[in-house]
Amino acid sequence: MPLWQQILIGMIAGIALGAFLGPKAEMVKPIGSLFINAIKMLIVPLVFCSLITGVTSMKDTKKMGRIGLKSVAIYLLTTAVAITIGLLLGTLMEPGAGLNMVADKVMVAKEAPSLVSTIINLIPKNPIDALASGRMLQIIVFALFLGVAINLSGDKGKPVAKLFESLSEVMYKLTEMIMKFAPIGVFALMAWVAGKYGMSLLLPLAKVIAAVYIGCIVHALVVYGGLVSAISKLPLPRFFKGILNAQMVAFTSTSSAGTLPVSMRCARENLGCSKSVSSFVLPLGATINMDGTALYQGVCALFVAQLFGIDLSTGQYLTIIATATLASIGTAGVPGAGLIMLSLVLTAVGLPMEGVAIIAGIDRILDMARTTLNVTGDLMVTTVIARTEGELDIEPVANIAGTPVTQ
Ligand code: DAS
Repeated sequence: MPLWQQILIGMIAGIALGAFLGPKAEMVKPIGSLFINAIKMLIVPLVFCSLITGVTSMKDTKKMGRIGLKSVAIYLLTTAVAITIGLLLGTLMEPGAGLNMVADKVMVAKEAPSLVSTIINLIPKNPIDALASGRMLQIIVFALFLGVAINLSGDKGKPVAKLFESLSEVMYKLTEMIMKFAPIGVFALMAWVAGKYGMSLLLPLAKVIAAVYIGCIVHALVVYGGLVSAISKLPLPRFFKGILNAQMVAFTSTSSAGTLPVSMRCARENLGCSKSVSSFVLPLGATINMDGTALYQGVCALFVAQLFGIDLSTGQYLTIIATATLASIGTAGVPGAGLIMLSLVLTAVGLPMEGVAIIAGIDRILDMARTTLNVTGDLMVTTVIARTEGELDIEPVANIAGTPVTQ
């Protein structure tokens, strides 16, 4: 049975157990946490080694620059569309209308890091500390520099390049081993979520959940489906089935970074993307490409405005688009990061911070959808870039959803 079907069964069984046990389902959460920790254990070594391998396999640094520029251009374009969809749905569905809450206590908003300090902090003062602390943007910058330096070292760099290439293959194998536990991990995570939230809390906030889920589905099918069809020429069923494993892990783990090892396997084994493109574009995307988070910011900003009966001006709408784009780039690929960045967006337009506390109650449910869209977007960009670089092997190298075909 393909892994994605095993994971789906785990998910459904988990929801059933959670619905049956209620909050008592919390007892199985440690099993899910073990699985998530095992996946997170892979992130830093896998990203570091595969990025360096991605760079050293691209002898041509001009090509690396070209791929980087193309990726960031698609990231920004699709993020702007995602926020617009979020604002449209928030306006049409009016999830917060009629609740007339009054803002009383003030919550401390997260300070927006200035653009200059964000850029300066990209360069790690101590790369070992960056690796140890898992600061992904600094790890990416260090790996890119190291990879270019290896390329420029000629014969002296070759053994190092070989070492990192072997290490990235070993990390890839370790990912495959850990993924065998995905159905059990997903089962436990879904049992906990279903038991914790139940239906009581979700009903009054159902419209917010509906708006975010509808927006994510529309964005994935229309925007991503359109780009995959138009540029990658990959049959859509193959694309969407080929990324199912990654989407399931994203949905249950709510961590783009944590899903990265699985995304890499899907990109190479199911979508036919080359190793050099996938190991360069995916880590970049998992760190700065978060259309799901941007769409969620758009919906929630309007939800909070409606909740407190505040009418937004055109300027405030534009401010939401600008800050939600920056917030999505700055959001870490870890659970709940988008909620922290929501305070940035609410502050930028002067909306009450209590909105963050209200959203917090259902944020895990929203995070599942937005992280799944984030990961889907990363895989869409990788497929598009691979195609434009002539490094997309259209012939299926694996049957759908990740089980390699027997030759
Ligand atoms: N959970 C984050 C991620 O991993 C997204 C978010 O919190 O908005 O992509």
